[in-house]
Amino acid sequence: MKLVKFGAFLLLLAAVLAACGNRESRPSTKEYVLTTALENGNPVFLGVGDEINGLVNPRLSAEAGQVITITLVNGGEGRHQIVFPAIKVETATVSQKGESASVTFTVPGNLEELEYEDGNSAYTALGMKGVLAISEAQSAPVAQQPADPVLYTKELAVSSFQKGGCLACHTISEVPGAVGTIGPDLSEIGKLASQRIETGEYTGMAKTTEAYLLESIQSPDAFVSPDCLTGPCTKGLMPASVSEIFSENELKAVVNYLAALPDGEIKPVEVAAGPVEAQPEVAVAAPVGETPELTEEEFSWAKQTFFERCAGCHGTLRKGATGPALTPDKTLPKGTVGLAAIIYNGTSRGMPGWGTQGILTDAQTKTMAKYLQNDPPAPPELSLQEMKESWQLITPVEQRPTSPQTTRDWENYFIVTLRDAGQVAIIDGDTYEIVSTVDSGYAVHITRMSASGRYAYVTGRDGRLALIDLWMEKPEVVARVQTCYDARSVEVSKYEGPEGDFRDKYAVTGCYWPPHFAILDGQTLEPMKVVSTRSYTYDTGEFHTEPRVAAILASHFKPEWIVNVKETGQVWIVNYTDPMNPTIKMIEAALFLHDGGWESTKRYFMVAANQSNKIAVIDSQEGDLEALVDTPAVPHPGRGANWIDPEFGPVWSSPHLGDPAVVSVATDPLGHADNAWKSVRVTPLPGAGSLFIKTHPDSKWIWVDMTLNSDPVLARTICVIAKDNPAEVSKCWEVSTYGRTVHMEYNKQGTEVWISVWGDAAIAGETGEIVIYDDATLEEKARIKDLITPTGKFNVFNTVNDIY
Ligand code: DHE
Repeated sequence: MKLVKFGAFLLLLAAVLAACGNRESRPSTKEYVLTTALENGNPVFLGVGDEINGLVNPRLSAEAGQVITITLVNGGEGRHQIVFPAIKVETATVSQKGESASVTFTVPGNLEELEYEDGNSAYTALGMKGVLAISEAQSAPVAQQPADPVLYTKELAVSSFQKGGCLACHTISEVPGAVGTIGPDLSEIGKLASQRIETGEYTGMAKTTEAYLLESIQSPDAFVSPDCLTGPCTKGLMPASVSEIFSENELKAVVNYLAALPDGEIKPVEVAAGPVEAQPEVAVAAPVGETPELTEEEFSWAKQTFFERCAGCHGTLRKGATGPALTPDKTLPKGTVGLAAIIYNGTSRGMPGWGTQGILTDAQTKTMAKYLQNDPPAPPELSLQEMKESWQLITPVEQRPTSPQTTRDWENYFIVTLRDAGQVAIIDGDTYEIVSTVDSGYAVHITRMSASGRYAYVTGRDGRLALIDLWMEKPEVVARVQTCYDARSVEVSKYEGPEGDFRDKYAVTGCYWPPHFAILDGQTLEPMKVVSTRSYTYDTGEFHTEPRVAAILASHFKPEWIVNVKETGQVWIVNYTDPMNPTIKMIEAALFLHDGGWESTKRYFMVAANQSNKIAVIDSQEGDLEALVDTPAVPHPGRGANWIDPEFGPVWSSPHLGDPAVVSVATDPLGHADNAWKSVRVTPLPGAGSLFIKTHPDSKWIWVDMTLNSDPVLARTICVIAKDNPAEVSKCWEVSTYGRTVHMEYNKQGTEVWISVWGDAAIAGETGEIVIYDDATLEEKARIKDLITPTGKFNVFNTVNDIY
């Protein structure tokens, strides 16, 4: 038996080598550039360069198996896209003059021509369409190899699954490594397919189980399975390009193997002797397991894009946190196609579909998939000296006002993140006027206020921190500093008591990279001290090179900060009475600590350990771990919501990224000891993907968003839960007709709720806005329009006093 298997392995090797040989002799790539124009008043595609120069809706040509790149350059202001509907290949949409988008794909071998058209059917109807003529491959003669008449079908099928990256998305119980949860479980697919054909549930063209399976690989959208592991599958989830990776024999083996599942007899693949078929090259694919190469340009694009879009969840060194680890040992077995499918479509645990949302093009998705299979480059460190060199004291303390220079109620200002503009807007909570807009850092993340409320500290993802003086008539940045290259948190010293008055004295920034926190002078931002968080994981004691600093909260009762160290699962209690020599108590909690807030007495700190699906409760008075509470998938509270449950007394609630539920944890060990630190209530939501929750002690409502839900309607829907009837949501509604709804904040009086809408600055009327509701009636009061990706909104009074 061993001998036969070894023989099969040799034959497989021969097949792979043959494929490699073929690759060298395949046709070169081909490129076309098209632009958009008007011809006799009608929109058309116009050829640019080479044989199509100046031709209207040019007839393109390519050989079967050739890799072709089509670039579309927008000639006007409309929204255009080139789409090849038959093979579901398309460029990204271009909407501004001069903007371009490309798509690269392998020309299929089974068609004579392919139609292309505009992604907007109205433009297609007006004539924006053409044809790609496909001729037979003229490639150099294929090396003649002996065919394989005896390959085990199952082994060929399993190796094909690996080659196609299928295991990244599907579970097949008898195939090692097939544990993907994005597509349907295929462990019994043969039986299921024949049942579906018999019962009429199946609505595709096939008449047999094998034909059903072949169709589902070649035209995945012909019949969309109702059973993805996280709910009904959706069109476009499985890339049709997978079928192009397989040779004819591999395709047959996959179909025959799946048709026999779970326990039928596998029909052998009948292979005729003769030349091994030429394998069409797929633009993306090095064989699974082999590190794909990138050009210098691709590598630097992917490195920057990973930092901007992905590092927050997966870690700069890709060791995983909110998202899974993406080191080559994890990514290589999935292969380029498997990874690209995941990146393109997103996951049920909350990763957005970067392709389906139009953020990455098909080609960019594949470049990222290739990048992820290479070793992550290590970013530079940042010393205290370098921080000091970056420090700018724009307005020294003695030149600042000694009392508020405005008649406005500055404690009711909202500091609003305009994320993609790299700015914050300071908006008067009484008049809704924008008092000032200041440049902060790239992709501003959060703002916190000094204990007096006078200063706002704004941190961008790039680790740049800005200090804004809210007492100025028009608030301005009075100091800046860079304490890291990647940051998410900032906090201030709030304590006043027997141990001293530390209000407005210090600030602390928490960094993702380098992994450290830095203590700064609270009035000037002068860097004072940097403390590395590199340490050992709390559970296995492994040294971690990138334990990032997540949420930081200031105690109101002690001169202490609660610093959450994500990857080691430790909560550090940092005493700042002597900031140059801080004492740190390390509390073991859970992985991976992310965001959280105080419960209503501000003694216990509640933090989401979002990879463990737990809330860790830290007793800041005793300085220890009080409890670990189980929750559904990926709790994401922001700072959470404190309210009184009619049955369980004081609770703190969190929504979830991966589960449609608000979970409430009882927080009153004195008055309700039996329930304390238990998850006492689950309020179902219409969808998952929630980022934030908010309430106010004077409100009868708890507000919750579902920003990252893949359904665009739910993503812009907000729900409220009535505190006196918390078993179910009372009301949900769409906040806007476009975009996503994110983050809620109350005004100082607790009478209004402000909600952000993310839009698209390129679409008139859909840039983004803040919608203001009357909290008592839930009626809309106002809209502050034309804001670029308004995100977090931090009311001065509520932030100082930790009201949520
Ligand atoms: Fe945040 C808070 C980290 C994605 C908007 N975010 C936080 C905190 C952390 C964090 C650690 C708590 C800070 C504190 O209290 O000291 N956020 C991260 C990430 O690592 C993550 C998942 C991925 C990333 O790459 O950054 C991430 N966050 C987002 C977003 O996509 C959001 C919605 C918009 C954006 O900035 O791109 C976003 N995060 C926010 C906001 C808060 C926040 C508005 C503050 C909430 C509050 O009410 O306090």
